[in-house]
Amino acid sequence: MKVAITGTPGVGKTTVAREVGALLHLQHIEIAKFAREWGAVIEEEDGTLIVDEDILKERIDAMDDVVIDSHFSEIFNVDYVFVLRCEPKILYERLKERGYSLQKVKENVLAEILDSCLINALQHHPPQRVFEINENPVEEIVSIVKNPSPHKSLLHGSKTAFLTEENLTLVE
Ligand code: DAT
Repeated sequence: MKVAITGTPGVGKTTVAREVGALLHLQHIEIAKFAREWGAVIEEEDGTLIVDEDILKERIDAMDDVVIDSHFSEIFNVDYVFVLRCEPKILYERLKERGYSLQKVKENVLAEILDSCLINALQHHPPQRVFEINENPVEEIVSIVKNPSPHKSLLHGSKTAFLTEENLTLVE
């Protein structure tokens, strides 16, 4: 089985993917580390990696039983995509604490407000395989994998509404 855990930087992908991997016996692939190990980094700027997607895709296609932890999910053939969501206010604080520049904090918070990762996932994967995860991410993901129900998937739309005036003040 192949699972992708995606979302804006700071939403909790690595924290959650580690636990999900341990519980479901899936190898955790942190995509930035994996890209470095396989010489798939083309360029690095301000902590952001430009990666060779063909190398990553080829390597990961040849593997099984993995949980892929990546802010982009579109190139991977997976059984499920879980898009982690985070309140923009909380994300703003997390990214500031991480030492991101104000510009980079705002860019990422805006991406979360505008559902960028979710839209990206839906453009490349069937909606019944894409799940939006807001709370209790580890429990929710494990439960969906054990009992996949299209009712919880993006086939029935997103339940997140981060595009509010209040949230937009964060990125002014
Ligand atoms: P990502 O891999 O998406 O960049 P991360 O796993 O590194 O995110 O988490 C970013 C920070 O947020 C890190 O300090 C741990 C914290 N964090 C992650 N998930 C959390 C949660 N559900 N509740 C509180 N803090 C969380």
